[in-house]
Amino acid sequence: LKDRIRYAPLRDKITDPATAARHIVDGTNVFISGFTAGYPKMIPMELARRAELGENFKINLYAGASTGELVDGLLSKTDIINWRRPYMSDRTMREKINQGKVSFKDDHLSRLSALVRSGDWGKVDVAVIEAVAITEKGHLVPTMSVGNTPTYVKYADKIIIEMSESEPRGLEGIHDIFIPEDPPYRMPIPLYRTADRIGKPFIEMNPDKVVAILKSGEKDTCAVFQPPGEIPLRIGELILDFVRHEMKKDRLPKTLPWQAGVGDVSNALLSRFMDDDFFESVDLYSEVIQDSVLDLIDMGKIRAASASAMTLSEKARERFFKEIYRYKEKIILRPVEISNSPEVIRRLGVIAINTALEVDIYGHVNSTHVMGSQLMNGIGGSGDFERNGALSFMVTPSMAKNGAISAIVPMVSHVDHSEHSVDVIVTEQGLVDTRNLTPRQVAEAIIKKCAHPDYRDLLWDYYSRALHKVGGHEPHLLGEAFSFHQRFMETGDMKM
Ligand code: 0RQ
Repeated sequence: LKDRIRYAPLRDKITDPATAARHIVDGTNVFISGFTAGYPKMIPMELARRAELGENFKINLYAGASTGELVDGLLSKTDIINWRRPYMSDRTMREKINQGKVSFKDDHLSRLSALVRSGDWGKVDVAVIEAVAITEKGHLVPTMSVGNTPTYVKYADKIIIEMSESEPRGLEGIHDIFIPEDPPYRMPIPLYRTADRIGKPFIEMNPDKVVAILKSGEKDTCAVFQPPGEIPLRIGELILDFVRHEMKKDRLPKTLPWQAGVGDVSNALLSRFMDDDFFESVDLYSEVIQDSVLDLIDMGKIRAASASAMTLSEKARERFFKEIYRYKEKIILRPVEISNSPEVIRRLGVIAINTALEVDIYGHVNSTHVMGSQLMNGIGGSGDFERNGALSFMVTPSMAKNGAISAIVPMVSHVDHSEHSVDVIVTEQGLVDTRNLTPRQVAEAIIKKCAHPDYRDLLWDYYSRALHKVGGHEPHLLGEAFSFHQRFMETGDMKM
């Protein structure tokens, strides 16, 4: 480990997981690295082992965003999580949150580091961080994500480091670490172009706070890459056609950077870029980099790709590590308060694309709560980008659950993004640019162009009765606004 722990005094801190995890007891606030990737594994496994042996304790767990099976999966199965913030996407954790067994608050990801610095989240008792190296001066080089780690490291009473041996030291230099100032003395974040580097390639750390270092050979749970299906490809095509048209008409500069949330649509959209000659040189100012970005870099189509994390499939990971020196010229990993900063997103004029569970006829969006009550994953970074992008798209297949659910409904059962934050609604059926339409025009266009034909008549019937019986700026029949949801909950199908 000598070449990884280059600050010699810290080599004495190498220990075993059981000894290291003794710093975590009942009620400890544990702040971990991780933003879809780059989360610690050894300490969570040890905590789960202790719980399985019958120790009765609970921790409050804070990360950058979602983690993998070894954190959210394992720790929720062993029932040792009291609080979890800010975002998760694990099935068991989701169940426990919905049962009220785990406390969860759905936050905009860009805001968390500042809240921790203000003391709003309580004391940072222990930070557990996955790293690839400790520099000669005792600073930390994280692995495949940055998330909130710089702030967690700065404010922690104690730091435990998991020194990863499954990620190459070649990652050094890919990160750009900058902690912005806080109110009332907040100055502008000096980032003016996607490719700008404004900080240091490591996280500043006080080595005296390090209480333990573990050797880790564990890997992130890799994303499973599936070739994009027909619906995501169609949605990607509609978006690119629309943006190309706006650019040709000079209504949108050709150099604006793109953000696409995680998932099928984002991979599909990026793969559409590959065979599109119009988009020859693209900037990505996003939060997560997925497989398709490597293909685009190989094709010479990426000018710069900025994010807070890389979530790759096993195959893409190998390819990335093999030629990391080349990919590093294009990829920058930043703290999430920079990758998702409303100020920077506004300044750069990001084209934002995020996924909805359901959208209503007036363009309000639910991304997080199934049938209004059951949490799915969380808002993640979608609010940061949708509200502040130069042009923001909300996408969804027009139906879910084999057609039993319409993703276009009279009124969304939970609101994450209001009509004021979203510009364009897209399903595989079509696209509606709401920017210059009145709410009534939006409703008519969404029903006509975005709703699935199986639901168009039902939606039209609702809207026209609301229009004639109630009228107003956004006509609604309040007694019936959730009739689609109610019907689904009673009969298993939103259709009559
Ligand atoms: O259910 O898992 O049981 O099959 O929701 O839906 O179509 O597979 O789509 O994986 O892209 O997820 C909005 C959840 C979409 C996600 C959401 C059911 C559907 C399926 C998943 P099954 P799909 P996706 C980046 C930015 C918010 C956060 C965000 C998300 C399951 O994109 O969490 O954007 N977004 N973060 O059957 C009931 C509906 C439904 C529905 C779909 N209307 N009602 N169930 N489903 N629509 C992340 C970070 O910030 C790091």
